[in-house]
Amino acid sequence: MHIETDVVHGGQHPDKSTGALSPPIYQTSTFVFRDADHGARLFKGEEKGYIYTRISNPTIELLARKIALLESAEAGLVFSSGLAAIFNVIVAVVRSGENVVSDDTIYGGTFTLFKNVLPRLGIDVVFVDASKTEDLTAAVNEQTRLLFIETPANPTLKIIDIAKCVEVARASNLPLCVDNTFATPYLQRPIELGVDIVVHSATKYFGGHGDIIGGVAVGRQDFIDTLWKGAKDIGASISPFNAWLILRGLKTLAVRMDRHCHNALKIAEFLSQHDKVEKVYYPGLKSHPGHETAKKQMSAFGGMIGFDVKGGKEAGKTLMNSVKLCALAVSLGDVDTLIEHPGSMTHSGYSEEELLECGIKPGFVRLSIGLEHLDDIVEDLKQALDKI
Ligand code: LCS
Repeated sequence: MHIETDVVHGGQHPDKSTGALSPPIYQTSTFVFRDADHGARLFKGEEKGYIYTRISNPTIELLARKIALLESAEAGLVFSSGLAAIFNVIVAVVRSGENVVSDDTIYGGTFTLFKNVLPRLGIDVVFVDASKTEDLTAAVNEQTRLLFIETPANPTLKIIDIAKCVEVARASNLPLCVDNTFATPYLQRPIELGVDIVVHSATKYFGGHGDIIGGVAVGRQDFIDTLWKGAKDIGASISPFNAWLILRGLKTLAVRMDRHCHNALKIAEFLSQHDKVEKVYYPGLKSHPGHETAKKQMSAFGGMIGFDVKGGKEAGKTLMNSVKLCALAVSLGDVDTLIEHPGSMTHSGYSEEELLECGIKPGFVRLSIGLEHLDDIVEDLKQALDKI
């Protein structure tokens, strides 16, 4: 089936006992055993069944299967947040004394997890510009156990050639993990390009409505089995209700992404023409250094835009304080257009030098383009830019 059909029907069947078309929310902590031996068999893994929602739950499993299907992966596991998914993936494959090689431009929370938390567990993260294949190769050493990238990257929209990273991963016999949050499987399917593990913040385009936090990891069945063994004891499980809200959000992923992409391209073009704007970062623009690679590995360019305002941080602040329709808020992938300043907000865990090394200038502003009418978003940005 086409992905537009899979987002609606994929993995889902009417409920066997009632015929309900929308899947039931198994809003329960625990599941009753038939008798004591049944409970013991479930715990030993001799029989399949449900025990306790931290371990598994039918609503959450349905979501995992659906996202695995959309990503062309064998299996998936859902978590309480995107960061929980990333943390669980790391500790499933990397031990104390070993390291991860990661691209330097990643979501600020992932960066602080990598820079501050993982070293406390004895896991080092080596940051490189993974869009330079030779740098990625050079960073790998005997202790490396995982390669990690985001593309398009948060917040600069840097594009990394996934196929080239797969080559590096294969040559060094390492798994490659791609954070596909910005693109979603509607626009980009890393597993089809040979990637081993894909992670998402489901909080974003999957949920789509800015009302939940969730995360997911997909990959080969044997990897997901290993991941589950650790995850059930780490305990970062999502609630069945939040899993259900993501299932509901996914049904409209294709139509939402079409509108996000359409609006974002037009707004990127509008901003590129504006005399208060220094530079626009959007992979759909021919001027973007990753445009050709994006065309190769994505079917459209997504709903995220970055731009440098002339006049630096103060001008950026004036802009953000002057918007009326756009919400001054972090997160992304919502129906609402959101505007924020990564340097002082999402990416404030980066030092000033680290921000500049990733190309995040003081006046860099990030937009998550929503589903409002294009002209209304443009008008709002126009009046706010006029205040600078
Ligand atoms: N990966 C990416 C690419 C993200 O953008 C985020 C969150 C995460 C992982 C973590 O997911 P979470 O745990 O929040 O579900 N990005 C955010 C952002 O740019 N603003 O607020 C959150």
